[in-house]
Amino acid sequence: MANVLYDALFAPHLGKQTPFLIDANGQVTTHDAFLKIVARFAHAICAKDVQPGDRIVAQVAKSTEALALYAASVQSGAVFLPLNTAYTAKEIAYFVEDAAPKLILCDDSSYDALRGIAASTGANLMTLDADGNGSFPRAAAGQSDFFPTVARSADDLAAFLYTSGTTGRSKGAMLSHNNLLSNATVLKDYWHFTSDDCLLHALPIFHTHGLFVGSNVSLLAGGSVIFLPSFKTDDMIANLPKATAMMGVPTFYTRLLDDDRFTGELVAHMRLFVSGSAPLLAETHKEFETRTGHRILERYGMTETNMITSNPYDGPRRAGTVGFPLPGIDIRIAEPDTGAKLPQGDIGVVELKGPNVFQGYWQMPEKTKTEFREDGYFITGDMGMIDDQGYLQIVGRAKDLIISGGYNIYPKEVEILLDDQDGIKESAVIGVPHPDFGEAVVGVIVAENGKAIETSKVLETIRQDIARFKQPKQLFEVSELPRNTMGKVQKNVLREQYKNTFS
Ligand code: MCA
Ligand code: AMP
Repeated sequence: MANVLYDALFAPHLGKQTPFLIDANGQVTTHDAFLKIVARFAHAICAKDVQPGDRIVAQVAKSTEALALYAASVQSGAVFLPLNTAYTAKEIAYFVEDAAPKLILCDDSSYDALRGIAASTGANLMTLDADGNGSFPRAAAGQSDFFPTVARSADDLAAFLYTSGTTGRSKGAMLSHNNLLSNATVLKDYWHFTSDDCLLHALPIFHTHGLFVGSNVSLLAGGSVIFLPSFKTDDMIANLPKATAMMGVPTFYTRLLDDDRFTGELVAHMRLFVSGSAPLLAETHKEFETRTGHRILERYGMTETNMITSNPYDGPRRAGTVGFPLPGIDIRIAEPDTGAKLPQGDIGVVELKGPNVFQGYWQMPEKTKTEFREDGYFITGDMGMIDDQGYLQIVGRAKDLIISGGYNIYPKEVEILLDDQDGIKESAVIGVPHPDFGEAVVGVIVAENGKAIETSKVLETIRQDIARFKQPKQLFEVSELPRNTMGKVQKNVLREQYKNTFS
């Protein structure tokens, strides 16, 4: 039996001396050299008794070796579980307890903080540092360049990615080999990726966008990738002349437009700019076209589903829309309470079916059930409308979610933490417009017994508990939260009240 994902993404490049990853210093790793690292890593994984289906947790900086770890996990039949490098040890503890991995990889700087949780769950803890060194690559160094690929079928799990939830508890979205491969295949064709492409890649590789959309599509096409550790405007300006395509969250585009060196001339040779993970403002779309002559191609997706819709490659890319359902994916706009399909033009919840839809939440069958209709459609929680030309517009969210610079923050998680702090009676966490991140997190708190609260102290205390990007960028103290007649906090009132916080 074959290994569905390895055979499609990686095996075809064995022996090829073509450039694959080009790092920030211009250092090139060929496809063949990359696959040799992968094989050695796969041996090192198996040496830790990782069996097919076992989880490998990775909280590591983006690097050639970090991507090779993902590939090695696939080749050895394990389930890859990447985690945001901004997560605190407390957050990691939850994921490790929930996922029960056999192997955890972290940066040397987090080794001591994670040692306890690894020991208590029986996981092996090894290091992989930003420069590609660490105990894991050392263990792989003497291994063979050939690894007998472990068989995995279309429905076997390749990865699971945690997404937070409206209850404040993160859920592991289980993605099969075919979920990932079907989407990469469709995107490669839809966006015309070939081996001539060079993708400018500055996204993190612990989320769908950077790991699956960017990397899998490039691997499938056989092109090269300028693999930058993170987004830095200077590095983007320096590398854009060498690229043919770029993918980013809207913040990438607004930051580029804020720089005078970003000109039409700089990107005249480029063939494609893709945006997603958060709404791209129509004005950004227009400003980009005016500056460069290129129309950004906006698409829409979710961790649970990979990519769902995309603006067309050849037809008109319409600002403020996320385009058409990708081939093989069926979407409908439904009445949120019943799931009944609504007529074209009505606003409702976006639901879909397709080979891209995940296998459920790890060890949460009940939760999984509530996210699907009886006829098998997955409920995204996004509110949308299909216009008379078939383009989908995302008009809002039925879920209480903030998207800041492409990262998702579920207010409930932050509210639970704030409510736990000394002197705080209750809190409401909202997203408000932010010039750089699109939306930013703001907390509104009520003190116990009307006492004054030192907000800076609260912010300092929660620093160790949750990732920096989830922490409120501002905290406001009020005497009471606005509520409707049912007693529910009126977040829309708060969003209106604090909408100019960052303008
Ligand atoms: C960094 N900070 C943030 C964010 N990123 N705060 C809120 N939201 C953020 N996204 C904090 C830092 O901790 C720092 O805090 C301060 O803001 C400024 O940091 P800075 O250095 O300017 O930020 P950066 O390192 O340049 O990062 C900004 C970024 C990055 C480049 C936009 O967040 C990023 O790469 N975002 C991409 C996320 C992504 O890949 N999403 C895809 C998810 P302080 O200075 O106070 O300590 S996949 C998905 O959504 C679906 C499936 C889809 O459709 O794709
Ligand atoms: P995640 O949980 O990180 O997978 O984020 C998925 C969510 O990001 C979706 O449910 C949408 O709310 C949002 N999203 C992704 N792409 C877009 C887009 N192009 N426009 C608006 N929202 C988007």
